[in-house]
Amino acid sequence: MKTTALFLLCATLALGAETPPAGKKDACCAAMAAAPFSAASLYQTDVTFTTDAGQPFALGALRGRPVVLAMFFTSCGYACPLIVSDMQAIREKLPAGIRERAAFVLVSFDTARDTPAALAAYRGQRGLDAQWTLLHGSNDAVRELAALLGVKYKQEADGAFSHSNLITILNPQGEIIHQRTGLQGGLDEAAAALAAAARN
Ligand SMILES: [Cu+2]
Repeated sequence: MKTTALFLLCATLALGAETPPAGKKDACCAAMAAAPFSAASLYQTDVTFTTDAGQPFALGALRGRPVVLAMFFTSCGYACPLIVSDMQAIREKLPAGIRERAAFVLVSFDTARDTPAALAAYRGQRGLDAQWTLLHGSNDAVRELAALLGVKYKQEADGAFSHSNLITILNPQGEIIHQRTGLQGGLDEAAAALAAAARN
């Protein structure tokens, strides 16, 4: 499943811009911001979401920071609470200096019920600080992001979603560098992948 999704990602993004030259890391933020996204960057997508504060949000705004990202829905009774807890655990495993730079992003499948206000309530319940971005999107935006990540989801008759359990690590250029699949283990590996990407 993952291989297929990544192939789809490559096929989708192969039409995009050229990979920017590997410049010096500290060359200049302005130059980096102006450079095109690489062919494998998730940030090539122009879909926009809405934050739990009601602000429009393009994924490219995450550029320059290592990212821990998952798709979820707030009324999930089992898997999603564990995914959020595991993202918190990954944060704790990051070395100081990198931990503060990382962004933690949750994007909801539940476009009807997870309004920005519902996401704001969830932020409060889970004690997610400003390092966390909670996003609501249209059906099309959610579908596109899920395809890029290789996340499968389906709404059941009771309104709940069955879904893949995936935590994705993006490097500062928005490229997928690691995915933790399932609900157990792999937290050290995810944290190590993020830390390595942040140092490059
Ligand atoms: Cu869930």
